[in-house]
Amino acid sequence: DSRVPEIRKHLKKKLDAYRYEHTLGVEFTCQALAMRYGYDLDKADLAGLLHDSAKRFEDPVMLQKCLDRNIPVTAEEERDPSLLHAKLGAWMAEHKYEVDDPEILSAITCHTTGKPGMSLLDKILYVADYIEPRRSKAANLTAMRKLAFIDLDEACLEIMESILAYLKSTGCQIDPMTEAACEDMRRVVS
Ligand code: DGI
Ligand code: FE
Ligand code: FE
Ligand code: FE
Repeated sequence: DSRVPEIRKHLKKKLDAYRYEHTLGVEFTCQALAMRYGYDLDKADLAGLLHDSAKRFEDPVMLQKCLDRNIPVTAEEERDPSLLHAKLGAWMAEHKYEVDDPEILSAITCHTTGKPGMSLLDKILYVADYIEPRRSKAANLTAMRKLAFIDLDEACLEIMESILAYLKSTGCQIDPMTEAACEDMRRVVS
């Protein structure tokens, strides 16, 4: 897509150095997974590039921006507004970066919690976000990176289970969407 260099330049100014490097890692990993699973490379590219563009805002600012733009905010998101960077990111992709492809907007919207009935691009972005080369803190990354290129559904499920276990261990509030996404993926894989 011809807009990619321009969007990269803009994001480099707006995001901190770590987040920008992560963004490039997710962008390239989305494309690698798109090659493996036969998905449109340009669409995978844009989804990865724009997925965290709303990470430039602090939580209270993010919450206010969502309210101002009539983006529906759940009770869970009000408690933990950082979850909103996914929905606000999709809004920005549409209104600021002029992306109108519903598959790209869906993938950005659900990249943090997942959702039941995820599409191929939803899964590609969800998995790429976790396995991208710069990511180092997540559990069992080596195995997950390999699995991602063997079976995308199984990789998705493993990542969801691992995030749920982590959230439970820290006593974090769990968004019902995160639970629903994982339950649905258990059905898909079994
Ligand atoms: O934005 P990134 O850091 O690249 O990744 P992300 O958008 O997937 O966000 C990951 C974080 O979101 C991770 O620390 C776990 C957290 N998360 C995922 N589901 C839930 C959640 N946090 C809460 N409180 N509740 C959830 O259901
Ligand atoms: Fe994110
Ligand atoms: Fe994620
Ligand atoms: Fe991310």
